[in-house]
Amino acid sequence: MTVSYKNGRCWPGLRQVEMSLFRWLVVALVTTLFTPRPILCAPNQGHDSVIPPSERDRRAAALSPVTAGLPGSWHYSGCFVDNAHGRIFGFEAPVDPNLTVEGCINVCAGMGMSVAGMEFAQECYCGNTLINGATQGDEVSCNMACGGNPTEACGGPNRLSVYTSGGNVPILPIPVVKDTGLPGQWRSAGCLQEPGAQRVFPYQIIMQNNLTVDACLNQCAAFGYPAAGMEFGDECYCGDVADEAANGGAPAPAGDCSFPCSGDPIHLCGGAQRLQLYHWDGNIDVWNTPANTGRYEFFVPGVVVPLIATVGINNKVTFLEKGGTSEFPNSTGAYELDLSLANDFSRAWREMHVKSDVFCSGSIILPDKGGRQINVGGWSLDSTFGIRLYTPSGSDGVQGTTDWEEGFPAVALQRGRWYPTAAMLANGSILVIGGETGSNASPQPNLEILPKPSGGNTVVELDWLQRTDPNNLYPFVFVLPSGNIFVGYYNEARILEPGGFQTIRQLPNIPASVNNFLGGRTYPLEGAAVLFPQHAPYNEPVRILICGGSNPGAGQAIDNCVSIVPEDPNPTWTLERMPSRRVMPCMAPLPDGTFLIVNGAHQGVAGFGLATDPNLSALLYDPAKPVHQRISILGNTIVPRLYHSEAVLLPDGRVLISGSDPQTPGFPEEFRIEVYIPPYLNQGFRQPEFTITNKDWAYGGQATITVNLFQGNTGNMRVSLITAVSSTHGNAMGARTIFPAFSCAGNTCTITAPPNANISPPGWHQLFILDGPTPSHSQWVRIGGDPARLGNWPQGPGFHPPGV
Ligand SMILES: *[C@@H]1O[C@H](CO)[C@@H](O)[C@H](O)[C@H]1NC(C)=O
Ligand SMILES: *[C@@H]1O[C@H](CO)[C@@H](O)[C@H](O)[C@H]1NC(C)=O
Ligand SMILES: CC(=O)N[C@H]1CO[C@H](CO)[C@@H](O)[C@@H]1O
Repeated sequence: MTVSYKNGRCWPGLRQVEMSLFRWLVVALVTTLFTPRPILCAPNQGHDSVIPPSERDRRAAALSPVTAGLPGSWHYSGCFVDNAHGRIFGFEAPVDPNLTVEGCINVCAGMGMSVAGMEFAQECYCGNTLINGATQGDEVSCNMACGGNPTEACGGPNRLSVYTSGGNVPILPIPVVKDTGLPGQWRSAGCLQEPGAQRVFPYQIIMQNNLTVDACLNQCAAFGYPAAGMEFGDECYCGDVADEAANGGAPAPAGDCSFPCSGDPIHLCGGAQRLQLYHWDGNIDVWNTPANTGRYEFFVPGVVVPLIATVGINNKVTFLEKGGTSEFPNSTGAYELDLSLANDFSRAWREMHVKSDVFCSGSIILPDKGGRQINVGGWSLDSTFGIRLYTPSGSDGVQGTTDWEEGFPAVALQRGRWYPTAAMLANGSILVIGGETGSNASPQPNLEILPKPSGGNTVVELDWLQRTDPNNLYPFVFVLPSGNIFVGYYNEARILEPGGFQTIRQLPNIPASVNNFLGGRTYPLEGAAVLFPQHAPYNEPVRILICGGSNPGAGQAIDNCVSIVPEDPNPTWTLERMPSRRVMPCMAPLPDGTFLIVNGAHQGVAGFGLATDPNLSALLYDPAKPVHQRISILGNTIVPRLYHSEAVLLPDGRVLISGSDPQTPGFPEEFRIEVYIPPYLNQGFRQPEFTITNKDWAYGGQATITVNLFQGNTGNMRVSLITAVSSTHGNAMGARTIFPAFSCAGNTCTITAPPNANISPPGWHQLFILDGPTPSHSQWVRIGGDPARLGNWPQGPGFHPPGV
């Protein structure tokens, strides 16, 4: 038999034919795998016959539709014309050389479909409707015998013998462009030709059976993309309007976009290398580009490639550095920077000492009298059980004398942990959660409470950490105003009760990327998380913000921030797009309630050698602005900061930015330390000042300050509390921002402390006042005392607990 290929309206040009061959291979592959798939104007398998009419009639006369012995209510419906305006079925079953009418009906019935069609002797199609304006043909044109039964008719060239289990077969019209009733502010923008192998838009979503125009537009808009295109009937693309010109897109004749949508065959979803194009009218996300961006500045040469940075209550910054895997055998693993001596390198740094390896541990500042820093976990073996404590000492220009204290094995975690999170509980005890038993080893899917009661065991097993290993390391932990505990890990989040840490609510999964819901937010898919500021009288439920992260596989970083109010009756994630992709960001809470987002890469995941494309731009996230307008693009640095980098708020309102330990060719192990001067310190205003005597506050208690403002007056003054932070791996462990109530008479202001430990777990805070936009230097205050009496722990050789 002679067969010629039909070049239907779906295949307008050479490229499309090339593409169609590729597509055909895909179809063939899928077909071999026996998976039914939509055919969507896939190349016609070659039906234009040159059989003479007389021969056709002779053959047709010998053939007949099957009228008896069909399952259930199945019956013959007619001989239909295929390909007059495109394929008339949405699905093709695998080609079957032994096809029979009964066999094809069984395939379709098995898929729950009510219409079956046989074409060209061996092809079986299924659906619930015919599409593309199908019309009935001459009965005698269904003139080919079934491959598996020479007496049955199985269609012909471009002819289908159609059977149905229902009544009349529904026939959908020839698809048209959907240009009315579109969701949101979407508008149809024509048919766009793609340049070739390269894609116009960066994000592809395959929707084999369920692509509709609305589904694609809604998905793109939900992730902040104002341009969308549908191609091949079953592919949805999202991006920016600027991508079209940047990546070689060109307008194409409307007729080139002729494929029905796989999930809505009366509308068009592009063609072969043709995008059915839509634009969002206006902006989905607005990124502010303020004139005053603030700036990066070089601060001081470092002596260490830090893993954790913590600002102590002595206003010095401690850095911990990994040991065993370090390239620098000269390191003791612990140093302290005197900020006041940044211009005197020889005196700025104090060498300290840890006995075990802090790679990769967690830190917080304790609410004890000394503002001790605790560091837990590490690598490997004994170090994973490490508990290290440091009581800050010294002051500006005066070196401290204290050092890190350790007492293994007498003082040790109950479980060895690499990549745990530490957090302060409302009752004053220390929570240590998660990690693995060693470097890339088995999970440690549990939590424990410090101090461990003698003879006691405080370990609580957590199946959800087991299930999501290894994408849940350094989980995000926050005490909520109810006293319950939020945990964010991988692409999940839940609320635990504080007594036994049982789950009381599982939150919706965290959206990741527009085309990948398996992306995540915690190491190694590392993003960063903070709590929104809490304002007196603290009636508002608190919101949690997570920015950046990455996707498994190719490691395309996530370009959005998500936030949720976990204690809302029906919590949902709000998604705001960032101007660029970012994995391994750091977020530093600032005294004006904003968050500085710095460091990280466009691509990759956290770990050694796993990211190469640094993102050098600082962003500012302002929760006080309307949603989708909260991000401002700030200044750029010249220092790539990839894995193991940090950002911490300094007492003078600047942000110290350190680290980068990528172990990646082309990127240095980074010793240089920078500061970011936020916009509020970059407009020439003198910083306000205040004095305070009572720095030890009870919950709900009052403290008096005397203020000295240089711009405004106490009427537009603000007061904020930034909880002590340890920065590592996208975690700002301990971070909280509180705007307490205050009132002023003249220059004397009375601040009311937060009411309870759920609003603000016991701890040390930097107290700031703001004169209009401009923050003062901070003073450290302690709120809530030391209810778990951590200041007397641990007793024993080598420890000098500072007292409660
Ligand atoms: C260790 O050596 C590196 C590289 O030689 C140097 O940059 C760094 O300052 C040294 N660190 C200390 C603590 O001496
Ligand atoms: C705090 O709560 C945890 C969990 O219930 C408990 O193990 C710990 O002993 C409590 N701490 C205090 C000081 O009561
Ligand atoms: C300074 C710098 O390189 N910033 C880049 C951060 O990433 C976005 C795009 O992802 C670029 O547009 C910026 O130039």
